[in-house]
Amino acid sequence: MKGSSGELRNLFAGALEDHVRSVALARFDASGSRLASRLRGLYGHCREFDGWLGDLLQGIAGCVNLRPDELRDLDEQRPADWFMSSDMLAYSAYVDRFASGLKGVVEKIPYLCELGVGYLHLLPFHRARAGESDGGFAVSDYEETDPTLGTTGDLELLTAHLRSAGISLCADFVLNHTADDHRWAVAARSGDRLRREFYHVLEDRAEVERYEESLGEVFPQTAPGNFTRVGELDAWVWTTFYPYQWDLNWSNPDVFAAMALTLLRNANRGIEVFRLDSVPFLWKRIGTRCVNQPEVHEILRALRTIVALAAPSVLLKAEAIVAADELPAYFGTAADDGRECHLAYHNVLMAASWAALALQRGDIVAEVVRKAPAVPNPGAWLNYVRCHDDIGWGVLAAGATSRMSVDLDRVSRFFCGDEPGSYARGRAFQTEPAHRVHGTCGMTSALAGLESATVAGDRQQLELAIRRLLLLYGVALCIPGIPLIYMGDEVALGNSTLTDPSPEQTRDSRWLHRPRMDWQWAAARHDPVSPQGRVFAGLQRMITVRRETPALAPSSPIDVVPAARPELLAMRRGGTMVCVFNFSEGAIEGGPELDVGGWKDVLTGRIVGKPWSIGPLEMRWLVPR
Ligand code: OTU
Repeated sequence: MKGSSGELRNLFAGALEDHVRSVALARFDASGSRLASRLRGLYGHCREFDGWLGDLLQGIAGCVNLRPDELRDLDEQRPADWFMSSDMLAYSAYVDRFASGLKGVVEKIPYLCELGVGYLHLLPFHRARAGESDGGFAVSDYEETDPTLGTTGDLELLTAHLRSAGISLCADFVLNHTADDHRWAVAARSGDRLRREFYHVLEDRAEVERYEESLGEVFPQTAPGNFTRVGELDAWVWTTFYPYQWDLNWSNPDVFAAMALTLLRNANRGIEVFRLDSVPFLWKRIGTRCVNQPEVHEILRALRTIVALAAPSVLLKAEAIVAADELPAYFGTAADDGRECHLAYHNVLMAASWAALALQRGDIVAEVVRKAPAVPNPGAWLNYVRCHDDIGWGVLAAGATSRMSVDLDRVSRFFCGDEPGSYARGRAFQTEPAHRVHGTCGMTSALAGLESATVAGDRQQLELAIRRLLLLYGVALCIPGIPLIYMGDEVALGNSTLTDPSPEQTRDSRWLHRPRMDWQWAAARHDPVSPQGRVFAGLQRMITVRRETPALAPSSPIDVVPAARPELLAMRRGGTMVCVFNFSEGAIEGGPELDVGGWKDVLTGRIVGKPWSIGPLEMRWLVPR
């Protein structure tokens, strides 16, 4: 029967080369029929579905055939939970800001090794749109590197070097939209019907308005609305982000197939982790916000199965900046082959940590940790303090901290330096003054007060700023998952000081925290009295302790220990170890509910007193003696 599982298996087998057949068929037997039924659920109603599915399976087989030996070895050797080790540490950087192109990154590998990095996220390096490109998030060719950064050969060389240094490369897979100069968009504009169907092209203005009624806005100031009028199409194109980022139409099976095979071809170039950019937006449904739709999860489950079939050592990471109750779904479930992403950004924790810092209230983080459900194993949060985007406050508005009130307006003003007593030097992101808080931009060090303390020559404030930075990274390193360092934070690099910003950089305040790495500044990282030296040593110490402490392993359990004082955050890891963080600028006497007097602080090696106390913005990682 056409489309029967036997026939699909034969098709797949027939397209495989001898050297891969038995291994690939065993994988197919484990999950092929579920893949087929998922895809049937998504696209079964489409014209010539069976033929489409057969072609897709043959395309997947083609990628299996071409997978380089070295990567096939990884596929076979890596245990399913390979990324869940205590020495897994992530680092994120723009290629051109961290080094001079992809080749330049090779030269920086020793620096990454010094930190203990095992996972390097390089922000988009595929061919970007000519002109403005949203920092590379408007991709015009997924199969080619951007010529300003290097060649595909340079990329393959880089992945090989990284692999031999024990570092996995993570790349963005910008799957929600292409640039408006991608060949599909160009073809659509010149009248190609099939390519037009790759996008959401709406001819009827009333329909556009009906969608807009329930949609949000990601860039309300620089890109208001969700549709862009395109003259050549005589229609509106769905553009969730900038007008030059055209949302792909994932209800079209040809989009699914093209993107899935693109992912596999990139995996064959040595990319080991894919950051699935803006993944919540993939499916549109009238009358909704068009995020987190059930079909998005179905697509993720299908992609996960395809990866398991053709490149099982590869990881998927959800970039889903959504509210706390929508976020865990991106891991999927362990039941019925329902897995989705291996990793997801713990964005709620990130935003909560900053709010806690501004308000000097550790209980805000405690509440988020208490509510976060366990992640299916293997699976891990990516715990971060900053990234190349803004700190979005919206995720906290939606019930993450429902048991307490968090004044997000005040928090966001605080980080712009607009509240009395604020030490922060950030900028608002897309905030409409009278309406609502959106996000905050700025490097960690500037938000933590290093810039203002340095300008004022205030040594006491400088000390507190360093503590704040380390405190937030301490939280990220203590929470189960993989900690992520954003480029420059390890040496307290400040905000960008561009003397000649482009119009894009002026308009979009995220460029404030996308500075060039200052290698001269970083060179002082071994000077123990410099701020960069203090921060680097503090981070290194925590990274080492984390690596050597089984209780801090990614899969070791966590629970919140109630603290009498709202300033404190206390978490138990692995049943015994207790990590205490003081978010206030005053010293605190420990109460009897936290019975850690006489325990050993593994960060300093010292025994804490009985009764114990904790200094301003200090942390203690305690084990019983
Ligand atoms: C991502 O972020 C990228 O990280 C951004 O740098 C891009 O501009 C954007 O996609 C478009 O490619 O809105 O403020 O969860 O919050 O995907 C950042 C959805 C963003 C969004 C997130 C997006």
